[in-house]
Amino acid sequence: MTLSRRRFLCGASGLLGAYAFADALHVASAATSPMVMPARMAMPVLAAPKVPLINPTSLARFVDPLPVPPIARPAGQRAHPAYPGQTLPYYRMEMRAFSARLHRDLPPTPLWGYDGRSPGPTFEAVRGQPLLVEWINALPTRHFLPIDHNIHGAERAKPAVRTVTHVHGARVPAGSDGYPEDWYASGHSALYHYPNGQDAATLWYHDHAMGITRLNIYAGLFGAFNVRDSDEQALGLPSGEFDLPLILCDRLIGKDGQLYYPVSDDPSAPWVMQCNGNLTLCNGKLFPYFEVEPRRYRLRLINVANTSFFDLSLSHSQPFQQIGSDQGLLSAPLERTRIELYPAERADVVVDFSALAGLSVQLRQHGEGLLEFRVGARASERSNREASALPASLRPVTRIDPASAVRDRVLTLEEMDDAGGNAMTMLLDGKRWSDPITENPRQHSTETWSFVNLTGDAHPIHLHLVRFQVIDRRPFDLFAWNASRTLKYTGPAQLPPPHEAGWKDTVRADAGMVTRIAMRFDGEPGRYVWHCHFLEHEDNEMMRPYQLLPAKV
Ligand SMILES: [Cu+2]
Repeated sequence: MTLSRRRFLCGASGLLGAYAFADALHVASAATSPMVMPARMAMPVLAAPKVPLINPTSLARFVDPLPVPPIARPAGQRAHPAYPGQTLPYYRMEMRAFSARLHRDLPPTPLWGYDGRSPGPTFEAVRGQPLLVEWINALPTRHFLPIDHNIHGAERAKPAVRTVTHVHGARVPAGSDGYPEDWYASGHSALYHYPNGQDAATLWYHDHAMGITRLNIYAGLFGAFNVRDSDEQALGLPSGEFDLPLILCDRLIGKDGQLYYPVSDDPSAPWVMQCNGNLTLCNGKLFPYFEVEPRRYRLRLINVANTSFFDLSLSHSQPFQQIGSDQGLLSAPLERTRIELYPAERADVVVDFSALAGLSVQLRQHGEGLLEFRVGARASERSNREASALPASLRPVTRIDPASAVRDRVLTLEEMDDAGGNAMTMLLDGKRWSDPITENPRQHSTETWSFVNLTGDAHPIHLHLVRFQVIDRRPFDLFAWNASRTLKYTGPAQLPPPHEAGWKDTVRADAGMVTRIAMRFDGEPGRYVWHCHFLEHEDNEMMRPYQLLPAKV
């Protein structure tokens, strides 16, 4: 959770401070000294931005209303792909370039978004009710962010603008999962089928195109995808306008309003290993305010940042009641004063403003206000009718017995260093994307995966298709591992804290620890992926295909 050795060495975090308080053009000399080496032979060093960046302290706070993304509406009905006699709701979702004012005092910012907005419209799905989405690439043919053509899958011969949409956390057939190599260029589309055969949860959709995911998401290609079910509905949680996503990401923005994506000091190899902004967008706005009634609200916190984690709290010592994590409801509400989210993680929280009528409450990141809730004097009639106590229990979470696993896969997270010991590329189990598939679980089998983190950083690891449980984290002897590839534990196993004891799809694998997860591979056989959700790592080899084999008959 703290600044790691590697982050410090990389210089990015230091640079961010500099971005915030100095003219960007003068930053380079304060960064690490540039190394003149051929592409991919040295740790990328951040180049100074060529344009002056917005200093966050210069922006007025809480002058724009918080946007709430509209609900996606079907455009009609189409034949069910598996049962041609049946029809399903059909959604058209066009990815388009557009411009938006991210703050009252900034010029419009060119962005890309689903349905021409960012975040895109929110999908409302119901368990057991499938739907179809045609994801249409109507973007320009030129990318406006710096592609690194050295990266596997982003070679110069490929179209610059490629997209393929993945619904993070959805259990879908392989052909609709948004496999990174299933990208298509501008002027093309893909029709995907979402069975929604899963419990209520806050999912999110985003681009997943091979080698440029970090740029496409940075450009704005993301949105929320809620799955609801009758069990959750019966709990009387805040609903309708009192239930909304809060989609958070950080950005660097030039004074001209343009997004700035950091690059290395080598123009032929611009990839950098992390991207941390100094301004946080809440549903696409900087420092917005939100007028609320004095009552309970359900907020679906989603971290869609490239690399940054959020450490969220409320002013007035107001606690959150966390009711859900990545894959839906916890067994019981959990009172928390801080919520930490790594990239792609979610937390569903209930915030009770009922005792705060007439006051303003801030949502804070590392203690700095991101969003101001302005609590009205009284609740509306509708609100009064609906207000209800938070239930004491939500949904039982049956623990997976690790002993029921047919296999434990020991998988390393490692970095390939240059001669100077500087990290260049992050790998999963020492393998690259194009190496033969090694993870090939059987359908309906239970496995445990042990992530042995040999790097100096925590990495958020995500598996497509499945939901899992965190079994434990345990410190190990790195020297013993490096000498003989044997796991020698140096301390007791640490059980997940209560907020990580529900169903997850992304787990923080801490440095120097073995992080174990357990999951049952339900879903359709086919090819899926697992990867680090630091988008810079994912794009540059920290992603692997896996093959779900059919169940034995
Ligand atoms: Cu990573």
